[in-house]
Amino acid sequence: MTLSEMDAQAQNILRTNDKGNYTVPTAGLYPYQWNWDSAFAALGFAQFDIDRAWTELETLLSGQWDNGMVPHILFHSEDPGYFPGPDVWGCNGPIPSSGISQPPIAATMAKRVFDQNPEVGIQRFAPLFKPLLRWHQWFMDWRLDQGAVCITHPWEAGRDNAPDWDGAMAGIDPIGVGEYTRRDTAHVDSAMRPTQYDYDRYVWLVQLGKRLQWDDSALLAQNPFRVADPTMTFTLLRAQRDLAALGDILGEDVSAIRDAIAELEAGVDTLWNSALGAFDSRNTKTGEWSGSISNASFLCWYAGIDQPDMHNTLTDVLNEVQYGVPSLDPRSPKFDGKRYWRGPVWGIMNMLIATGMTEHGMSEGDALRRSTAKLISDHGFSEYFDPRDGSPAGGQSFTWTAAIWLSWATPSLIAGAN
Ligand code: 9WN
Repeated sequence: MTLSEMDAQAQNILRTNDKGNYTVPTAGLYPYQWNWDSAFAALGFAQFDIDRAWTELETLLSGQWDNGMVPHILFHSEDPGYFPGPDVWGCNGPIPSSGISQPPIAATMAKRVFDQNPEVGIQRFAPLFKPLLRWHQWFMDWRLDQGAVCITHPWEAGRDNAPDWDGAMAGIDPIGVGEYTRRDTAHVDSAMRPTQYDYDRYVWLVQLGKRLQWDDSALLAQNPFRVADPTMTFTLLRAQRDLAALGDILGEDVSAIRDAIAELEAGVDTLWNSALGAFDSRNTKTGEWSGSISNASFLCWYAGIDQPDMHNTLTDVLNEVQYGVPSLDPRSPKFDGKRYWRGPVWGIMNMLIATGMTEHGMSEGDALRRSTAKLISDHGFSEYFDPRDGSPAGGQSFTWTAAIWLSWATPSLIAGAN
């Protein structure tokens, strides 16, 4: 396939997955609107349809709860092909939804969409500023541990079955979870998906939230799962910086955002595992490190944080694979090159990681961009890939892989001024 055909195919994936005012990640496996997927989709649309890009973000924020939370899934219309659906979650937001959030990259992607066309951006972004501010504040109010951002369910990090959560998951006895039918393994090889052990605990945590009516303070007191996570901490820190920049353009008061940035920067220090030589996740219930060098560890530069030891750690990890950045260091005994967030490489994470590297003047940013371009042009628009040989895994014709192709990995951009 020629490269311009790749661009056309990527646009076609976005158009096919477009449901009018939101985009599904891929038909079949994920038939709803997902939070961080939509932010990437907006960036992809911005390359050829700026209005549609803003619509994606507007629809996402229309699902915001009264408390400020923006859900990780919006169930716009029911689809039996996905479990757990709206009845299992039992939420009461303006749109049927899940009861947890996802990595807050929307403000960062809004900034990039804005920069693409500031004239349109000023009109379309202005009404989104306050909802984004309230969402970020909800994280600051309910999800901090010593300044680091915690997750309350593995799905909240977007890295569902990462080894980061193994310790906290082992602390859950999914008693009374009952019978249910998974749908994901009807779409994708079960060797590429989380295990049944994981799913029992995912569902148990959803049932707990529903029982507590998704009340933040009740969950804070009763949820046994609370892990301080590099994904959330780094993405929120970056998003706060981008929201402050956009707020300045609008002439808004951004002093509270500046305070939040300082608090999050202090939180980053509490994720530094010196014995591991990497940013790591921390179980706030036990104080234990997970001991994982994940792709989220390398989001530090994206968040504006340079940590000298991370450069050596990066070299060591990249030496292990053909295509970086693997979602888990292959030297870990838990590495599994096909199983989701326990080894595979994800284009979206590479885009975020490389963005930070390039901003810090690291040549690895451009190298990662080129290797991701090769990965996608050789192996297609998959959800994720085996980092040892690039073989495609998970769902196909994937929105976010197409989106990062169009906005970042397509060779026409790499060769050009971008
Ligand atoms: C649960 C949609 C989502 C992504 C996540 C990814 C996966 C869902 C699932 O798919 O999670 O949220 O059912 O496996 O892990 O990052 O947003 O693409």
